Amino acid sequence: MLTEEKMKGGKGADTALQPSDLERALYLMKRARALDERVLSLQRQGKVIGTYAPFSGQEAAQIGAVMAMESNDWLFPTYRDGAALTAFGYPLSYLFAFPTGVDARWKRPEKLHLWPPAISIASHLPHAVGFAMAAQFRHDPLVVLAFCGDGATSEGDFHEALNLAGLFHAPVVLVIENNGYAISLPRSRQTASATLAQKAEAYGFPGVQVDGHDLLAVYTVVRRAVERARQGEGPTLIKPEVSLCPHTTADDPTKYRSKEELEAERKKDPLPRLTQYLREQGAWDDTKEQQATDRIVEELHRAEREAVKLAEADPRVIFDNVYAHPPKTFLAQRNAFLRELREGGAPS
Ligand SMILES: Cc1ncc(C[n+]2csc(CCOP(=O)(O)OP(=O)(O)O)c2C)c(N)n1
Repeated sequence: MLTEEKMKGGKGADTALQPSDLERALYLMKRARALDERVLSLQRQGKVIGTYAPFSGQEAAQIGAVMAMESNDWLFPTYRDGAALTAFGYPLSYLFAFPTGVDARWKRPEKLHLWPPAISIASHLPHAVGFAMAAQFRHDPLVVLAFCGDGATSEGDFHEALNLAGLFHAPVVLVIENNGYAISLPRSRQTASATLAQKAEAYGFPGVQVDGHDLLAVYTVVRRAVERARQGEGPTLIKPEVSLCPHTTADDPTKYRSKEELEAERKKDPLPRLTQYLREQGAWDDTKEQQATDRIVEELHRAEREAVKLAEADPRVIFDNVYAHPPKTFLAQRNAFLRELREGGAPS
């Protein structure tokens, strides 16, 4: 099995993944997919979950990248990086709880080297680069891995972050998950650049394109970039091409994408691809499939039960950590909410 240490490429770990590592990777991908589908299903049933950003189709890109990290490294994710979070050791229950309005996603287990997931697109990239530069000044050999979407490349924060990263050789790996759309805006209307990877060239460091449906390919290029950063050779931008799931539960991609396009995307699904590869290698069979399914069902049930307890803990937390000095209007909303809670009319 891929241990926590090995999964993050811990010290002395082989850089090449062994069949047992790939088994673990497949398990993590299947578990992430099951979680994503379960949260979506709860949302569709009107049960507790608010707006949710699914990640199905992006598991290989996210998990392959996280597997290339070492235990000392730091992860700067976005709202769409649930698969990366689960592979990074983030509690599944927190992922269930977050879209219910509980601020669980901003909590993190003490030992997890995790920045809160960015909702404002690209806003975490200057932080990621600054964090990496601080580590560099302290001679701490950690590497920062940050995710963002293709739409984030149009933000000023993206360009400021890349400029500084290139200038100071910051130990950063930036992974742009290119699903081709920023909500409904296609990449062709986002930039005149021929590729997103070439944006790195302008800032003086390499940009690499990779098939984001291929876990092995993603792992290989990210691992190389992580090693490069740790050796003081500076940042790398990696652009895995991934397929698109709906932007959020508030979105309907059939309004702006053809059936054929959506069908073609579905065919790129990274899960059957890795499953088939492992079966061909003799490292996966029906028994393992069944065992994995049973274990995932059990893990998700447990996480869901724990999430309910988190949600029950104190709904008032949704008002915490928003303002250092809350304005009057905000306090009025909080008071109205507390009144509703007392009178039993609180939203379920
Ligand atoms: C600074 C900022 N502007 C606008 C938004 C509204 N918004 C939410 S998601 C999104 C599109 C993001 O697209 P992309 O970066 O490609 O990531 P994806 O959602 O496709 O993973 C936009 C514009 C936001 N969250 N933050």
